[in-house]
Formats: sequence, C-alpha cells, structure tokens
Amino acid sequence: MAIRFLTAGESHGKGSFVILEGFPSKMALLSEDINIELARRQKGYGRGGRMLIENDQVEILSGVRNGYTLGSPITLFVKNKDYENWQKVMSPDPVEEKIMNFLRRPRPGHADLSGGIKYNHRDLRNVLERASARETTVRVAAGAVAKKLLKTFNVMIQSHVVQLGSVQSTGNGFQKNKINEIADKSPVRMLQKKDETRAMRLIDSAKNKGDTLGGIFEIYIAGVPVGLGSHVQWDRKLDGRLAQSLMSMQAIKGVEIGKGFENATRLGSQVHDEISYNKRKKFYHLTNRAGGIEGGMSNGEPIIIRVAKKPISTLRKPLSSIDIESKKVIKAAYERSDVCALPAASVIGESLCAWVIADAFLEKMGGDFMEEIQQRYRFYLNHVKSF
Ligand code: EPS
Repeated sequence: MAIRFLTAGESHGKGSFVILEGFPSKMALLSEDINIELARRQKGYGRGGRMLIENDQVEILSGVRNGYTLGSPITLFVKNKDYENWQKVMSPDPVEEKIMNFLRRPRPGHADLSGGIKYNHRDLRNVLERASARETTVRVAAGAVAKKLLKTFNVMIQSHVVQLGSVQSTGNGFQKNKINEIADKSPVRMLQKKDETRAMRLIDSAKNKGDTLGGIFEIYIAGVPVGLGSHVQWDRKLDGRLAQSLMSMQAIKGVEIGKGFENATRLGSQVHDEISYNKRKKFYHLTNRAGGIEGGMSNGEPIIIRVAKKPISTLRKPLSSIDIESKKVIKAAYERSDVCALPAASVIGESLCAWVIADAFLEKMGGDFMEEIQQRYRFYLNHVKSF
C-alpha cells in the first residue's frame, strides 16, 4: 500500500473529513480540482431534498501549500450545511431524550438492526448517521486527488449507467473518450437519450409509489500501463483490490470485471483474449473480455468494471419490521432520502477506482516527489516498449 485514507463524520453532523497519506510532493492541487468532482456527485435525477440544501465544497486543512502538495498528510473537510437543522439532535454534549427523538424501527436492507445490536445502540440513529452514503462526499474528494495524479500519467477514468431498474442502456457505438462528456450531461448518466427518458419515467413512477430503484453502472479506465497489481500475493491483486473498494460503497451488491458472468457460461476458447504484436502497439489483445486485468495485473487494455447497486433501503412506503423496544410488528422508519442515487454512485465508483489505481501506480513507480515518479514512469514505459 503506497497511499491510505481514513474518513470520519456523521451524515447530519458538522461535516465529513478525510486524511490522505502517501501522496508525493510537488503535485499541483487546487480546491477546484476537488470541487468539480464533488459537484458531479451531487447530480442525478431521483435525489431527495438534501441535495438542494447542500453545495459541497472542500476545505483543504493540511498538506497543500501554494497550489502544490507537500508530501505531508492532506486533510480535507466538507461541511454539512444541513447541520444547522440538526445541531441539537447531533450535539456531542448531552441533550434531553425527547430532543434526540430515538429511532427504533429498523429498515430492512439498512445497517440499522445489525449495527444497533453490534454496538448496543437503543437509538438506531447512532448507526444510520455513519452508515449513510453522505460519507461518500469525502471518498470522492480523496478520489479527486488520486485522479489529479493519474491525469499526469494519462490515465482517464469515466463511467456511465448501463441499467436503471429494468431500463437498459448500453454504451455501444460511442467513442470511448467521450463517455463522461455525454454522461455528465445526462440526468441519469446514460449515453442514449431514448433510454434516459424511459429511466426518468421509471424513477417518477417509483417515487409516486413511495419506492426506490437501483441499477448497474460501468466504469471505463483507459491509459493504465501493463503490470499494476501483482500475481504473487492475494492482497496485491488489482481486481481483488478494485472489487473490495467498490463493494465497500453503500448499497453495492455486485462487481464484475470485464465480461465476468457471461464468460462463466462459455468455453475457454470463446473467452480468452488472443495475444498479438505489432511495431506500433507492441503486445496487445485482439479482444478485451477480461476487462483489462489478467492474473491480478493490468494487461495494458482498458479496465472495464460493472457494479450493481441495490435500491435505497429507506422507503416512503415502508416494509414491515419490528420495534426494537416493544418487539411488535410495525412499519420501518422513513426519513427524507433519495428515490435513486445510481448516477451519483457511478461518480463515486470512478473515485474509488481512481484511488486503487493511483495506489497501485505509486507502488510500481515509487518516489516521493513528482519528477522522481515521472522519471521512473518513463523508464518503465521504455522497458515495456523494448520487451
Ligand atoms: C446523501 C445524503 C443523505 C441521503 C443519501 C446520501 O441525505 P439525507 O439522509 O439527509 O437526506 O440523501 O443517503 C443515503 C442514500 C443513505 O442510504 O443514507 C449524500 O450526500 O449523498
């Protein structure tokens, strides 16, 4: 592990924090680089009232001076504007129980019940505040720093939604370097206009029914050099690291590298990507069903990952649950939430992948300051070309 980070913060507390460690010095970094990504995370059709309150902006508290990283830990803070409305409930100092308004009706699919039992909380708000996807603000901030590093080395990470509920939308026929340009303009991050309209209608109908929706997004990473990650040890494998990181995102239930599930139904001869060579491209593959990773290492082809997100577990028309005090059957708790946060999840997925790729990149290229890494990168590219 070359870089690491730790987040902190409750959804309706003062804000979210992240400390990033291991980034080289002399990397250009502005608040604006991070704010652009934070704004992308806030978008999407189907979000709830919270996004109208928040206007996520980063405050860089350490590790950056005069527009450049210092090599020391970088601390980032994103304020919760909504905290103004929650100061009493979220107060670190004791307040009366009636102000705290205990939450006792666990939502099926949420962390409420397991977290309540595990940490012995009779007020399930103590679980939901940290389980909330609000935490992803600072993971996106961390990812923005990783993206900034990777951009220097021509690694480009993009994403789009390929399925929202029952509505499918492929990226077929689109120029791969234009994915984000198009997806960023779509309220549901779909590349096809006709599918976008159907998806938005589906969100409207779920909203009217007091229900929620999930779906699948695809991440497309270009420019990753061959040999990031390693076959030699389980915890160094790039696919394993990407899957772990993506699965750690709230509500994610599935990760597929390349044509993972489709390949499982085929003969080996119909699956594996044949190897070829020419003077310009050097070694390359004729197809990319492996999704850019073989043996736990990047193979020089674009990395393609699909990620499945379940529908949000806070339902306006709640499912059945049990009151943790009376043990009686009741309806689960409802509080303001999103109907569909899939477009935002797609942006978060980009950030998480950026982090893992930057980590693997720095492991391979090493160095404490940017020029040192650039030199090692050039050396490695020459080695790849002459192999
Ligand atoms: C989120 C903020 C939250 C939710 C959402 C993500 O705001 P609030 O709970 O105050 O409305 O909209 O959280 C969840 C989906 C979840 O499961 O907790 C955000 O900033 O992304």
